[in-house]
Amino acid sequence: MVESIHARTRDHRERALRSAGWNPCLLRSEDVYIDLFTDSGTNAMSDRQWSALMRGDEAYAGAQSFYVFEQAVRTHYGYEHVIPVHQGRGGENILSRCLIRPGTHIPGNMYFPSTRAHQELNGATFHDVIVDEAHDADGEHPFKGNVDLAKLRAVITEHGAAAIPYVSLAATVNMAGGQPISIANLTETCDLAHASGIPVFLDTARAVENAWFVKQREPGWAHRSIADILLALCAPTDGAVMSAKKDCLANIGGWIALRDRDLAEQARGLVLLYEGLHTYGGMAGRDMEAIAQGIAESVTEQHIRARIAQVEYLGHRLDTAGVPIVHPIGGHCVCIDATAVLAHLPRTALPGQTLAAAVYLEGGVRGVERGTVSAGRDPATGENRYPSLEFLRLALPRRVYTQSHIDHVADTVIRVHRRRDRITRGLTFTYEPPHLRFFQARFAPTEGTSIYGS
Ligand code: PM9
Repeated sequence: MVESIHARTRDHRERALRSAGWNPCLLRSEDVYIDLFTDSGTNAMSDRQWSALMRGDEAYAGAQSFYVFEQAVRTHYGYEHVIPVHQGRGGENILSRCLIRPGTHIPGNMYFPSTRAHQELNGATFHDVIVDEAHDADGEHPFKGNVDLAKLRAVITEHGAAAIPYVSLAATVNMAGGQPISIANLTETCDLAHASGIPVFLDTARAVENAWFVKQREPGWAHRSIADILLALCAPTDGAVMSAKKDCLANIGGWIALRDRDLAEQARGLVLLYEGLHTYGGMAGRDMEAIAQGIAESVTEQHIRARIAQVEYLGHRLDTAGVPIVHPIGGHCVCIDATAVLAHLPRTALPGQTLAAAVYLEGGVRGVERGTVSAGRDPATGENRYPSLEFLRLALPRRVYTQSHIDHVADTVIRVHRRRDRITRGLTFTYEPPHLRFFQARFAPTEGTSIYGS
C-alpha cells in the first residue's frame, strides 16, 4: 500500500510539537514526514497478504483462518499450542497473570517497557542479566543480547528457583538497539534455568532478524536457512510471546505459543476474559490470514537481507558523518547515543527526548526516546530510573521507505549533530502518566520556551 506523506514547514512543525507537549508520540501522523517512531504495525503488506485478507473467515468460533494461522506458527516457530492475542502486550498480560505471584523475580536479557510493566503489575521484580557489553553503546560484541550466565546463576542462588516463575528472554533485544542473542548462549541459558526447574519464554517479535544475525555471525550456521535457524532459536525454550506487528509483516496481531498443555489451557481461559475467544484472541479472521502469509514471507532470505541492509545503510551514513550510534548496527533500528550528542545536558534534562524533539524540528523525522523517559520509575522507590543507555531510536518500518527517504533521515540527523551546541536546554515533564509514560507524557523546555537559545 502506498500512502502520501507531507513535508511541513519548520514553523508548522514548531507549532505541532509545542501542542504535542514536545512529545513526538503525540503528533498527528499528518505532521510527520518520515515516521521512524516504530517498526511495529507500520509494515507495508504484500500483494499476497492483501489477497489473503479476502479469505478471512469471520466465524466467531473455530474460524478456518485460525487454523491457517495456527499452522503457520507451528511450522515456523515450532510450538504446539498457539493462542491468538490482539498484540504483544495482550500476550504479556496473559502470561504474567498465569505465572507471576507477588514477591517473585524475573531475570531477563534487558527489559522491554510493556513486558516489564506487566511483570511488575503482577508483583514481580525484574533482574537484568544481559552481558555487560549490551550496556556499552560503542562495543562491537556480535551478540550483545546474550545472557551473562553468572548473573543468572546469582539471581537463582539469591532468590531460589521457587521464587522465579520464568526467565524472560528476547531475540533480538530492542532496548539494547536490536542486538541478537546467539543460539549457543540461548541454549546454555535454557539448560541452566531448566536444571532448576525454571521455564524460559522467548519474546519472538524480532526473532527472524535475530536468525539473520546468527547466520552472519555464529559459527556453524552460515549455510542454514533462516527458517531453520528460527526453529533452532525457539527449540530450547518453553514458549513464546509474539507481537505479530514486527517480523510478521502485519499491521496488528500476536500470539502466545506454548509446549505445556496445562499452561496453554490456563492461558486460553484468560484470553477469553481479556482478548476474545481462544480462536481469534482479538483479531479478525482476515488479520490471522495476513499474519500467516506474512510469516512465510518473513523467513525468505530475499526479504530479510533487504530489510537489514536498509537499516545498515542508515547506520553507515551516520557513522561516516561521525554521529555516535550504537554498534553493531541493530536489526530494526539505528540508535543515536543522546548522552554523547548532547553531552552538555545533564541526564535530568532528558537528552534522548530532547534529541527526538530536535530531529523532528529539523526534518520532520519522528523517532522515539529509549532512555530515562522509557525506563519510568522504580515501583519500590518511586525514583526515576537512569538506564546506562539513552538513545534516540530510529526504527525502520519494513518495506515502506526508499533510499531517498533514508537519505533525508541521515541528512537531518547529521545536521542536528553538527549544530548540537545550539541545543542549550533539555526538557522536563509537565505531565507524567503512571505507566509506559513515553507514550503520553508532556514536556516543556527546562528554561524559557525553546530547547534552542543562549
Ligand atoms: N514494541 C516498539 O516500537 C511498539 C511499542 S513501543 C514504541 O519497539 C517487544 C520486544 C516489543 C514490543 C513492542 C512488544 C509489545 C513486546 N516485545 O506493541 O503490544 O518491541 O504488539 O508488543 C514497540 P505490542
